[in-house]
Amino acid sequence: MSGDSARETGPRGVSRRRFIVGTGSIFGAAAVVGHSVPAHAAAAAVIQPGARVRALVIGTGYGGAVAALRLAQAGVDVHMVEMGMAWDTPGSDGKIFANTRTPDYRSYWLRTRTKQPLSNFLGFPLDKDVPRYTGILDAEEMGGIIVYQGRGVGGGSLVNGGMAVTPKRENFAAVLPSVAAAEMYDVYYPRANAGLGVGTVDPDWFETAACYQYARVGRKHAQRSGFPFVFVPDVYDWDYMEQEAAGTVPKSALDGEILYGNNHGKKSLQKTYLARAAATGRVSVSPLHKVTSVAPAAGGGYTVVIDQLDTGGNTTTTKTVTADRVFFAAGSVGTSKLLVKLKATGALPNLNSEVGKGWGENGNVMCGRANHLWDPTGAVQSSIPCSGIDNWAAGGAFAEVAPLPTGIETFASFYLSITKNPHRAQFTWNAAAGKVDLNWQTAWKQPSIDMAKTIFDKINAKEGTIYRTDLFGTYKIWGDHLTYHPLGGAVLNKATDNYGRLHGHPGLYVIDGALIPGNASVNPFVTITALAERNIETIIATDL
Ligand code: FAE
Repeated sequence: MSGDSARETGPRGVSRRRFIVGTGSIFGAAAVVGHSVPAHAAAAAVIQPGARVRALVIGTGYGGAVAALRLAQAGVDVHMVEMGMAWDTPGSDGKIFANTRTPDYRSYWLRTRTKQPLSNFLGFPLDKDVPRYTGILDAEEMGGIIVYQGRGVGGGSLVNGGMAVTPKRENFAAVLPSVAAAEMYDVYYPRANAGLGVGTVDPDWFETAACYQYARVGRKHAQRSGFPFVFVPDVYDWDYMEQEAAGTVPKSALDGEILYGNNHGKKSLQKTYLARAAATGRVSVSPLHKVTSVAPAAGGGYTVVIDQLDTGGNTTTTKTVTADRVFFAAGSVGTSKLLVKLKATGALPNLNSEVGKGWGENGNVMCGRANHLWDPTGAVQSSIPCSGIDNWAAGGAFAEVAPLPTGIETFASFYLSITKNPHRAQFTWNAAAGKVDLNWQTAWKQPSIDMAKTIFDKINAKEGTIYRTDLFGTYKIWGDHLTYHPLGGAVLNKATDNYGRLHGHPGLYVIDGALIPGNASVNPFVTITALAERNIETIIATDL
């Protein structure tokens, strides 16, 4: 089918001019009636078997949201397919999202026990049983590493800390070697920052806010050891946080909300790019729908196979639809796993041998330090970090001063470091098991630990303090078993051309973190967004 006829008739089988999402509601369509989402709209938006769509976007995170908005603004009807829930309907406690301190059925993607990044406190394990449910945070256990990812309409923006960092320009050539820094810093980083609603804490308020005592202690210790201390921008609404501190609005960041969603304050993609996409009237979305296959269709375009899931993760229906163009925006792991499987099983035989390669974990490693009793970090800590220690040039580490929002005084300083870890892993198809494997080795975190130590060994020596050994097990200093920042697997200018067009299959694109070769030097979502802005502009201008 030609694009022109699609434009005249619109995509069959999906409701047009709507974005109201469907069956991801916690109580399903029936219960939606009692809430603010109109039931008829909710049911109508979900993609129907046999539908033909002009552009199908797999995933609703940063890359997917940028693609959907810009395509829709260019007059292209878009359908977004998202394996997670809509996250638009309150649960039985009246809240959409669960608190980090009290994980429940909403918190984890199809697990029966939580898998908290900080697994222990004072040596005691923190994990607990939860009902198996299509919850918001996926702790995906790949070989040698747990990869945390957001699941739902908004992708990682639902669960992340909102730290919105543009890499230093001098580091950019190592982040995306095939992209001209000038266009990114003049056009696309500013566009991304504006679109995401990035802002910075008011420095005067910061000095007096009780909830940032932990960050001021972090600053004092960094500066006394001679490290540059920087404020880090964030998409959290800073005015809202000041009102939380003043007690005039319901609390979110100041009530420990973050990992399982923020009920207030955070400008997730639902409130920014996806809201603007919805306003075009050209974007519809199917939550609780998981793409399992993409293959060339006989009459042109691509046949896409989609499993509709219930909240227990079971497939209730399998739908086959056709799309003129498909945008892979399932995140670094999701996109890589799909492409590796589709190449190996013959669905997309012409993908090149770069698919699956170049995966990194942004050098993530966590640690805590035990402060002296005269250095309390505060019982109430904002769950939104606002500062970092920059030792990238000298030691290969950029450390966020992170909160420990336990609600009690811990006398601990806590950090998530991003490091220049050189190791890269590869996704491969395991035919016997019928799944995709990743060959990351836990021992590959050692360079990250060494780089983080360039900061914290020095601070400990200066302050006469020690590492906490009770946060990741018993007598374990380093949180070296996880990443929040998966990147790569379908690297720009290798698996794709220099704008994300997959080699070998015209009309297929990668537009998410899979394009970035393993390390962004800082928290990655601003770079993912800016690169998506750059690529979609060229794709719209030349391909559509
Ligand atoms: P992503 O946002 O992961 O979206 C992919 C979407 O595709 C998800 O909604 C998936 O459910 C969906 N999906 C996957 N497979 C399928 C399929 N087969 N069919 C349908 N849908 C599918 O991708 N980054 C920062 O810059 N600053 C931070 O402060 C920060 N904090 C973080 C904290 C946590 C706890 C976590 C987990 C991540 C954090 N990140 C942070 C990382 C950031 O959220 C991540 O880099 C981006 O979300 C990746 O964006 P993508 O568009 O690549």
